[in-house]
Amino acid sequence: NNKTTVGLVYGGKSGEHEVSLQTAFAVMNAFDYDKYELIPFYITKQGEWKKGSTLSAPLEKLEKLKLEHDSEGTEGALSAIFSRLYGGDAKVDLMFPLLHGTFGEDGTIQGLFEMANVPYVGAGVLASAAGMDKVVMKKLFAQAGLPQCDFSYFTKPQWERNSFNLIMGVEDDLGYPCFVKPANLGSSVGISKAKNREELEHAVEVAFRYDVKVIIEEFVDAREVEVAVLGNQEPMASVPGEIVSSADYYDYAAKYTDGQSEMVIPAAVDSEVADRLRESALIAFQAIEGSGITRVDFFLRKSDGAILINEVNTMPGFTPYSMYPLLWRETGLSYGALLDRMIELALERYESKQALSYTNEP
Ligand code: G1L
Repeated sequence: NNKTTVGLVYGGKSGEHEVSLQTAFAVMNAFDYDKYELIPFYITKQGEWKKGSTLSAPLEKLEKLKLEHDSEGTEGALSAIFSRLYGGDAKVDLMFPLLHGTFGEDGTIQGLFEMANVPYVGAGVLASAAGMDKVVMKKLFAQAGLPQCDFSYFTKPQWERNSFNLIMGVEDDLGYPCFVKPANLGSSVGISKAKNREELEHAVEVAFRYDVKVIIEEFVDAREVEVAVLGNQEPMASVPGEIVSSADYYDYAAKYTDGQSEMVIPAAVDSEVADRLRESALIAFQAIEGSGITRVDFFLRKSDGAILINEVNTMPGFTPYSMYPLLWRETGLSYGALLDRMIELALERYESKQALSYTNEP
C-alpha cells in the first residue's frame, strides 16, 4: 500500500496527560484514511510506552487510546520508531507528537526522533527547548528587535544568597503588581501575581518548587492577541485572534476549559495593527528557529496601543476548538487541511536535512 504511516504519540508524564488524550482523539478522527494509516503510541503517566496496531479508521472512543488490549510495550514501541536505523522495515513514515517532553522539559521527544532518524511533525529540538524557557525565549526576542514587557530573572542559588537585593531590583525595575513564573514550564503551574513585597517573596518560593530559574514580569494592562504561524523556512501567519478573559489571570483551568475566557477570531483590531502582528509573529518564529507550527502571543498595551510580544508556544492547544486550529480555519485552512500541511512540512524538513553533509569527507 502507498499510504503514509503516521505514528501518533500522546499521553506522557506531564500534567497535560488528559489534554493530550483528548487532542489525540480529535486528530485521529480528522485524518483522511485514504491517505494515511495510523499507529497509536501511548505513553502512560508512569512513562511506559504502549504501541497499538496499525489503524485504517479511528478508534471508536477515547478510552481505547489507552491501549489496554493487544499492545506492545516499551521495547516494541521504541524498536518500531528506531527500526529504520538498523536497516529494518520502516514501521512509521513519520511521528506526530502530541505531548510535552517525557520529563516535562521540551525538545526531549524531538531529540529521540532525531536519534532515530525519523521525520516528525512540529518544532525541532532547538525551537521546542527555546519555547519552553521563558528567559531564553525573551533573549531571542530582544535580539530580533521585538518589543516586550520588562522582566528580570534569577536562579535559586542567587535567591538564596541575595534575596534582599533581588527584591529591591524587582521593585525598582518592575514595581507592583508583577507576575512571578517558573522559567521553564509550559502550563500555568507555579505562576502568581504579587501585589506587594510579602506576596513577591512567597510567589518566588512557590515558583522555585517548579524550576531552579524564576522570571518576574511587569504587569501590563493590555489586550491579549495571538497569531498562528505555519511553515518551515518560508512561514505564513494567520489572522490574529483575541483572548477575552474575565479571570484575574489566564489560569490553568481557564486555558483548557475556556470557562472564563472567550476567543474572538479575527480579533477586532485595525488592519495595520493586524498586519504588524502578523509580521512580528513571523519574526518571532524565525527568532526561535521555528519549524512546523508555533502560536505567537502578544499584548496590545491599552495606554498606547504598543504591540509587545509575550511568548511563543510550539505545542499549542490543538483540538479543533483551540485557538491555533481556529485561527487557520478563519484564514482559510480547515483542521484536516492543516494536518495535511503539517505532515508535508515534517517530510520536507527531514528531506532538506538528509541532503546535508555531517562529515568533512567528500
Ligand atoms: F507537533 C505539533 F504538531 F506541532 C504539536 C505538538 C504538540 C502540536 C500541538 C501540541 N500540543 C500539545 O502537545 C499539548 C501539550 C497542548 C497537548 Cl495536546
